[in-house]
This record gives sequence, structure tokens and C-alpha cells, in this order.
Amino acid sequence: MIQLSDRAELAVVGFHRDYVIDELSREFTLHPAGSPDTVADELGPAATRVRGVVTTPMVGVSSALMDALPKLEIASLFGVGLERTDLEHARERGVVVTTTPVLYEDVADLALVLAIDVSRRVSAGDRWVRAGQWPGHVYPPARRFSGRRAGILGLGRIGRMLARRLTAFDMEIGYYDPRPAPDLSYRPYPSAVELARESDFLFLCAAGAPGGGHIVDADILAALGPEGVFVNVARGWLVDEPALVDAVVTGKIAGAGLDVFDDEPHVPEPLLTADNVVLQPHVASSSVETRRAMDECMVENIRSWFSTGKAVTPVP
Ligand code: 8YV
Repeated sequence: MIQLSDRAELAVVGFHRDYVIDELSREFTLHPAGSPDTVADELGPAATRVRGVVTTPMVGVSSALMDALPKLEIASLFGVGLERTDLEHARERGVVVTTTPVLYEDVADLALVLAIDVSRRVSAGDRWVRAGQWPGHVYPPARRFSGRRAGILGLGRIGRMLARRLTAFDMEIGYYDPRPAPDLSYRPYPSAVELARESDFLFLCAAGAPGGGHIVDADILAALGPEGVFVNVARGWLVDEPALVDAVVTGKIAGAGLDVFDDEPHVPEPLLTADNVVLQPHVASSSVETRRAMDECMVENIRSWFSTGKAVTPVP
């Protein structure tokens, strides 16, 4: 039986599911905080006792958040994105950062689904049938998916899993990644724009670097061209969003499948009515199975750290 005084104290920043709260509450004292910017005020004196923080990649663990928690030892993230977490500061402070590297399959699956949906016009066909358009009309042909050219921006774990899936659709696969992958037979391109020019489907799977600018801009969308489909399962801010909106609305590209946006949960108005766009509310990793695995991974990292001094999935 854990004595109250033995219980490590954790800051819980942002929303977390019941499983996480219930499991952690058994062994730890939790201090919920609504925003990373107000943790010191929200926690009061407890901020000086907190040894762990639980949060999401979109909130991140900034140097300011770490400094508001002087006894911080571990930051456990619900996801894999690290662009809002100051890893350098964490290293200097000796704070271990952990992620949930159990979601890559789901993200690759959704990228594939979005590409097929946009090209075969699945969601658009669904809207058309529900709107009663079928009687007396013929639904216009969609675009073929199998056997076409796929370009992957960012050949990390998600990009690789996506490539494997695309191989089953007889796609020709090219990629652009500053770190080439000589172990794979996919065709490397020297730049994103050259990849876009040679692709029918362009998938953004890159990790989002902080302040790193846009990976996809108006030139890349122009290179993808009016027959091309763009899919984003990475981060909205890696794309010049006004250029993307212009490209889909004016037909500079054929369509887009988007799980992420620049200013979530706000989606630019013109995308809401564009029939050549499939929109998702940042749910690529959100299957029941994967969300449960992410919950468990996050909890296990905290448990393991405080019982053995080792995290399960630390960022190297
Ligand atoms: C989110 C993600 O963590 O892993 C990431 O970086 O963006 C997602 O899996 C998830 O949507 C919860 O915010």
C-alpha cells in the first residue's frame, strides 16, 4: 500500500482520457492544469513538488514549462511529435522525455485512406447519394488510384509504413527526405518540388520542426499540378495553408486529403465547401486500439520511471 507521502506528484496538462487519469491516480497525486503557460499559477505551491508531467505533443513541454516545475524528472507525451518540446533544455535539465511510438500503422492507414477517398471520390459520392442525386443522374467517373505515382515527403516510420501499403497498390514510389534511405529501393528525389513534379499523389509525412518554415508551398503544389492529389497527416503548419486553399479551390491541384491544419480546430472556410477535399479532425492515430495502446504506453513510462528509474520509450 502506497503511503500518501510516498506518492510522486504529477502535473497533467490538457485533456487526458479516463483510463490515464484513473490509472495514474492509483499511484500518484495528480494536479490538472488547463494550459502550459499558467501551470505555476494553477498548481500553486504544488508546482515545486511536481516530478512528472503528462501532456500531448500539440501542447508540448517548453523550457518555460520545465522551469515552472523545478523538480521535474520526466515528461510523458501522448503522441510522437516533438516540435513543441524543448529537447535541448530537457537534456540540460536532465528531464527524460517519452513518447508513444505505437501509432505509426494507424497514421499510415489514414494517409492511404485519404488518398483513395480523394481520388475515387468516396466521401463526395456518399454526399451525392444522401442528397438524393442518384435517380436520373450518373455520378461522374473518379480518378484511378492503383498503379500511379506516389511521392512521400519524409521517409520516417510513418512514411515507410505508408510506402509498404502503397506497394500493394502497385504504385511507383518516390520520396524526398534530407536523410536518404539507401536500405530501401524507393526512388529518392533531390527536392520536394522535383518529387511533386513526378507524383500523382504527394503525401506529407515529415516530422514538424519548430520554426522550420513550410515544406509544401505554392511552387510545390503547382509542380504537383491539376491531376495531383495532396495528403497531409503530419502538421498543418508545414504547409502554406492559403496556397493550399487556393490550389484546391482554383483547380491548381485535383484535390486534398487533410487530417491536420495550421490553426486547429479551425479549418479555413473555403475547404468546408470544396467537394474535392476530404477533411478529418486530426485523428490519424485515433483508433480504439491505438489510443488504448498510447494511453498504456504513457502510463507505463511514468510508472516505470518512478519504480525503476527507467522509462519504457524515452526519446534518445
Ligand atoms: C496526437 C500527434 O498526439 O503523435 C502526434 O504527434 O499529433 C497525435 O497522435 C494526438 O492526436 C493527441 O493529441
